[in-house]
Amino acid sequence: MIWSGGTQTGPIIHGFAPLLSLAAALLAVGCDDPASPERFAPGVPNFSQVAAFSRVTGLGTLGAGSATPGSDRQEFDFDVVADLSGRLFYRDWAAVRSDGSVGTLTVDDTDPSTAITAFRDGSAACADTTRGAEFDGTGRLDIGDLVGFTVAVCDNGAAGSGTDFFRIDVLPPYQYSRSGLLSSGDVVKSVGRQLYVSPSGNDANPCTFGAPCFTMERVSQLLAPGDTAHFAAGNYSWDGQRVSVSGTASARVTYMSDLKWGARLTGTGIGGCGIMQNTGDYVDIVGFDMTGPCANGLLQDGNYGRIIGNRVHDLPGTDGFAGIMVDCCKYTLTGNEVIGNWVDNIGTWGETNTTHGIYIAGPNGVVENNIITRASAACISSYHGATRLVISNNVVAHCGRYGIQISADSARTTNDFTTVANNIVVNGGNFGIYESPYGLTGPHNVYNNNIVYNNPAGNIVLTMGTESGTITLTTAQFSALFLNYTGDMNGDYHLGSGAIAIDAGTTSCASGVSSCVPLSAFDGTTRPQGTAYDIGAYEFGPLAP
Ligand SMILES: [Ca+2]
Ligand SMILES: [Ca+2]
Repeated sequence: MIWSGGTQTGPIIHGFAPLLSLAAALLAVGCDDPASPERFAPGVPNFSQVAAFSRVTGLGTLGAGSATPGSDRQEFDFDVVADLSGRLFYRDWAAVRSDGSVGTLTVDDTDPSTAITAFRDGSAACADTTRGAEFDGTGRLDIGDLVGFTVAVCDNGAAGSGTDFFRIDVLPPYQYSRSGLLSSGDVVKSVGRQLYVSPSGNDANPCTFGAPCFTMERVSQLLAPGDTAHFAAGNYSWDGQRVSVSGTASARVTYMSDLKWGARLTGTGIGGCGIMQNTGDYVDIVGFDMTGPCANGLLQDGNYGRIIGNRVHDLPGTDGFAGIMVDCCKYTLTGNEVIGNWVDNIGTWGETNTTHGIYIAGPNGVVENNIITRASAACISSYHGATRLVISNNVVAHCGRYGIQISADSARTTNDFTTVANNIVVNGGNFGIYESPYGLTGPHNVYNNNIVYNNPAGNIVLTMGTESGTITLTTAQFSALFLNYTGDMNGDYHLGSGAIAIDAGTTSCASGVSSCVPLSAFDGTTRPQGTAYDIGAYEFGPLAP
């Protein structure tokens, strides 16, 4: 048995778990068919049958032995969610190494080669399969090797009852399996609640499927970590909605339009501009259509939020700041991701540098797979506390002053170690990609494999950062780039069959950044197709819609 000897000479399972960004994982499970929304019966709330959120946690032991090398005792501690976030620690005191230590297996965020790679709600290992769950992963042994494994658990009873079950199998070429009823501890399976909102709902209702409520603010009062609020298709003409409930890292809170862009939020401008503002942490906002009289659309003012697959458009105001504004105005809100959104027609084109398409003002933000057209100043702007950003695979067209602006407020931070890669930046009113002077930006920003065209003040203007693989299009190459370029949201920014963007992308990142390219595209297509990643928001290939 490999675990007891430490002399394994078989292959280490390299490449089993490519670095999987959180965003890519979410896209893979969250957007079933974003490109072609289905029809729904008029007058009937159109809720999809979304699989319930599931989570399993466990802390306990198998075996009757003591915590001493050679004893029959196995310990586990895990917390795994259906979105593939989670961790595992496992130790077998019976697996004694030559130096007297014992075997362990660990999956943890601090070791990016390890990951949970699959989750199954239910397990045939359980008499009642619905009480069980299984998950697969790649973990690291105490001796350093990466191994594939599968865990099956059953939550049959209360803590200490001895009725819960745990099994772990380490995959070939390793040979290891342990299973049994718990000798101590507990396995807990939990399911997040599904709550419902409808244009025909009423806030006096309990926000259930049969009795939906009407506003985002009302449903938010009932949400707890792990819960999802489903919004039926239709028009919601509210005053600005302010929501503040938080999820946790392993049990997020989700607001979603069940039909992509079907729930149309029309801000009235009453009660302050901004169609909605979220101040909770670990919140996902998915699939809404937003428009209104102000320049502000979605205000993301929590930490670790994910703004996914929304369409924010036709915001004619001159009040600033952005269609999607991340962090106004603490400038310390971290880890927000803006993925796969379409932002069009924000503010008065070409006006002063205050109204943008997507605006990141805090650190560690991710802006990937978005299409941004016709914003007043910058299509994508970064300033104030922005640093260590990933801005990859966006299509940016026809914005007044900047395609992508990399900057910061030097009184707060220096924007450094930012990656700007695989973007298409065309037909701007002024600069294409623009990096602010030293002090506002640092020397470690990288600008890799971006496509630029027809930005009259300069296609790519850098101060401190490093440029690599920039493609400046000819007129003929631009004509062949997209299926239908219009410079607004009437266009189709899939790549044409002869586009120079095909297989021309990179996976290279700024120093210290291990993953900076989305593993799926705007429409959910897995990246890469063909021989390499494409540039832009779509991936060309036979599997693409
Ligand atoms: Ca239990
Ligand atoms: Ca490709």
